[in-house]
Amino acid sequence: MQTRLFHIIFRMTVGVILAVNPIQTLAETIEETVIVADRIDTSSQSLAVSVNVIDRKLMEALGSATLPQLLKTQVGISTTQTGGLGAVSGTRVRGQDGFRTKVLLDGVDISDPSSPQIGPRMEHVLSGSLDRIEVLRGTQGLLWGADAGGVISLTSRSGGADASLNIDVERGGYGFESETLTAASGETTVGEATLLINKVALEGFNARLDDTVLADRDGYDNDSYHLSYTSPEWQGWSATLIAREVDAQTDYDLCYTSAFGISNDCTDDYKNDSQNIVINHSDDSSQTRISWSESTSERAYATDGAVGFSTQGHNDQLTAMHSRKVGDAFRVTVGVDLDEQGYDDGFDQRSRDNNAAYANLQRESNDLIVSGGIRVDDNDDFGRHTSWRLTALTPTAFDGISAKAAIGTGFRAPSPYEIGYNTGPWAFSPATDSPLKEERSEGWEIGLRDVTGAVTWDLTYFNQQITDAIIFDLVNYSGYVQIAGESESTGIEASVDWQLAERFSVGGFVSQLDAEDSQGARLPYRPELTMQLNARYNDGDSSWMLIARHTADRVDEFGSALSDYTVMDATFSRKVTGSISLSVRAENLTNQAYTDIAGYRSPRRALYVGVKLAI
Ligand SMILES: [Ca+2]
Ligand SMILES: [Ca+2]
Repeated sequence: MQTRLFHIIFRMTVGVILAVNPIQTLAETIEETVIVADRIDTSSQSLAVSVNVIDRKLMEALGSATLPQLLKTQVGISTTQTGGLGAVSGTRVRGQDGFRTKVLLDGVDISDPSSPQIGPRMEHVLSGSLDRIEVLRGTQGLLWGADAGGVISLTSRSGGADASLNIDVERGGYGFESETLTAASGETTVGEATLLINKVALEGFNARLDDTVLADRDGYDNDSYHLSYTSPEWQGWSATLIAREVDAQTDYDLCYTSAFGISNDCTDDYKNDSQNIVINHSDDSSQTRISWSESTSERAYATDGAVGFSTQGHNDQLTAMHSRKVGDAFRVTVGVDLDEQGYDDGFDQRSRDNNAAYANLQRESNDLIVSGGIRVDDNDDFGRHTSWRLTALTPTAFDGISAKAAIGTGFRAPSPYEIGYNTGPWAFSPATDSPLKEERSEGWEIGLRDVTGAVTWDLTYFNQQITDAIIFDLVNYSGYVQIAGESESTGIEASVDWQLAERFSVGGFVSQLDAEDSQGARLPYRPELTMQLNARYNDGDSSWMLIARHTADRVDEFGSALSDYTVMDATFSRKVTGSISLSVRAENLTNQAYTDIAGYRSPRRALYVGVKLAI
């Protein structure tokens, strides 16, 4: 059924392509800038690295409630979820585990140091609170001190020049409810303030196939708040203050009672508070940014209603960055990052510092843009680590087509939790034989792309390795150990977007990935083939989007093949008055049954209706 629908959609899309004269429209090109590549606003036309961008318009067209659902529509990124919305998600950029990806919200590292491997809780980031998502894929996150999983940079929603009030309400399948309120003062003589309240709740479905006795629905609740204030600009200077809170509860299956029995009545409570102050200065030739932030995360796990385990983690950061044009051709960017991370699990408290300095030099001429960067990190736990990156972009003999190349290194510091476990009472040899060092990664990519016309496309080949990966010792259960050797991923990413008419575009991607551990065994849950086809229309009053995504050639953690699947999503929205619009959307339109993680159910078809009020 789903294959037939996929073909119908494909034929419809091709039909429209043939019916529309591509010469009649060339979408007005507004120069887009991204920050995730170089830590300063960089024109997307001059990028030599691979970046995904999801702006507010695309988020609204997609309609999904949380970050992992948005990310899985992007080339080079795959996600898995142990059940429904809010369940623990694995988001993999180029096949790397999520704990190797740095996630920043308004420049603040939102990773949770109380997690075993500092995995950022991406499932708790609500799309209603975001303006923009940028993902830098691969081992190119030099300036951020990132590892092979790249960098996800998120920007919170904030108001525009005029005062505004937005209320979005949506109801849908599996008892889904969502309300988002955004109130913005607009730019006034005393500055601009935005308040955002975002609530999502879900009754859910029974997550595990073997939960046949209790058979409870595993639901989700997330209340997120955000308050920001930006001062008026004075001689190029401005300051932004942001405070936010996320309070989420997820029900799940399979946890342990104090007597080591198995229960399916399990709850995971997560709370994160963060504040940051950013001081910005910019003029024609330079940008300066100084920021201070603190983030506290609390987690509590309950079995049969009784809390069995709770931890608290904190992340404090002070960063300063300055970027300046030197002469006509050069730009130099320098900065320092001072971080303190710690956790407290009731038995053990740990805290450690990581101080880093970096510099990046870029030379731009008509026929070549090259950059070289270096970063030195000094960590309390493992000492010094130096990483570097080189990039190049050059036009080819074919009009509009550029060739790009990048090579770089990255690292992941052993987390305070991993170090604390190994120095604690439960660890023994071989985990205690030698102190944990950083994991190291190295990667390169080459490609061709054209971002200048109505048809934009990108073709990239990449290769990356991780050396001395840290894993839990599953042979002796002695603690965290470092695996000698290199795990390797290689792949090809091809994406295209065709603006067929001013209001209508089609696009898609094909991504091929081979990911192996240091023994040459295939890594689980990394699809070797991912394909997507999408069509999008927007005339200002009504808009729709159709997406079909195909996932193929995967294995589970035991090496067993998982079946291929195609899932389709559709959204439609229409303005009914100047300030009110109505929307309907369907996730898994063809009601495809599929397995994301072995042993867990995946959501079937769910329909949603929504009302948006904008004043
Ligand atoms: Ca259940
Ligand atoms: Ca449960």
